[in-house]
Amino acid sequence: MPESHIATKPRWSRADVAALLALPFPELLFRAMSVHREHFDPTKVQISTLLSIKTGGCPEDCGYCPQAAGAETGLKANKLMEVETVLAEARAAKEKGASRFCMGAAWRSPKDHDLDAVCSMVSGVKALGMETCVTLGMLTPAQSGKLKEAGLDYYNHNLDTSPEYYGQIITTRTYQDRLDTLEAVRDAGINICCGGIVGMGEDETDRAGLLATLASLPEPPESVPINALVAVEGTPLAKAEKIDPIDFVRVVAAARITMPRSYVRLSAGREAMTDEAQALCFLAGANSIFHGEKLLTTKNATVPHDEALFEKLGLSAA
Ligand code: SAM
Ligand code: DTB
Ligand code: SF4
Repeated sequence: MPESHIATKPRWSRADVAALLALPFPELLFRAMSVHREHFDPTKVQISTLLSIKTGGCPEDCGYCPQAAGAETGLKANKLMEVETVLAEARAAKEKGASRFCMGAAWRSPKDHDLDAVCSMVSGVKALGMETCVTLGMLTPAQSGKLKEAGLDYYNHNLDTSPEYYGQIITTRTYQDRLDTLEAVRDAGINICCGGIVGMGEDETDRAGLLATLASLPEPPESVPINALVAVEGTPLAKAEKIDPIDFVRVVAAARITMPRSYVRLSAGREAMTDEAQALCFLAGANSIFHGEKLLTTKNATVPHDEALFEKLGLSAA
């Protein structure tokens, strides 16, 4: 059971989460499934679509990311897309069943004139009747306030890994920088989408450390993306050892148990996963996915494949 540091709110220590991750698989799955159906309909999956509105040439050095300027991926850096082009993509995503449209930019943090354009995108997507999400790097409280005014529902900003392993992956911004952005976003009244990546050479303690940190934020994130590293040639992590699919399911289950009311998103990495592994993730409490042929710069599971999988499993869009 979680320790209770504050009378009203259970907090999870790393040891608590490590103990969950080490449970016999049937015990872990049973606990995750039980918690899942207490708070959600286990047959419903929230569908988000991603669009890279500003691709490549990023000054940060995130070791996993094909968009870092230092990565030798041959990816062409683009300018911020036009508002109308983005809105056309959002309309198409809505027609294909997405309820949330997530826009990502390869920035360390947005410049004020770029933020104005993003605010127009947010209000335009909102006017289509979709939920809005953006991920733009670090934000100040004032920038968070502007996005909130434009109608932003969610801000995605990941902690990526444990505080201890973080320095092996990124050196150009600190863990505390990320926590500060999350605080600014939370204070502005925007929902938080925050998770991490597994399969970056981290160990079980790091996975526990990431989940314990997420679950012990002042409020847990409303949405928790669990990404399996997409190992891209030309990035420092291109040769990272793949995570065992059962260990990946364990991380999803532990996220579900430690953050019972959050949407747990089976995010990057689905393209390389078998149907069986994805099915176990949905059983373990994953209830959100990215839908569409592309994530930001890499391939996603295809739309027909997802439709067939949902049909086989009796799942439907929330
Ligand atoms: N530049 C902004 C930032 O980093 O905050 C927003 C975009 S960034 C691409 C969003 C998230 O995508 C990262 O925090 C990371 O968790 C995830 N990501 C990036 N490259 C990935 C990869 N190769 N595999 C899995 N997840 C990845
Ligand atoms: C998140 O946690 N995963 C998404 C989204 N938030 C922005 C991004 C995944 C990116 C995978 C690599 C790429 O396509 O460039
Ligand atoms: Fe830049 Fe975001 Fe990629 Fe890091 S993850 S290099 S900040 S685009």
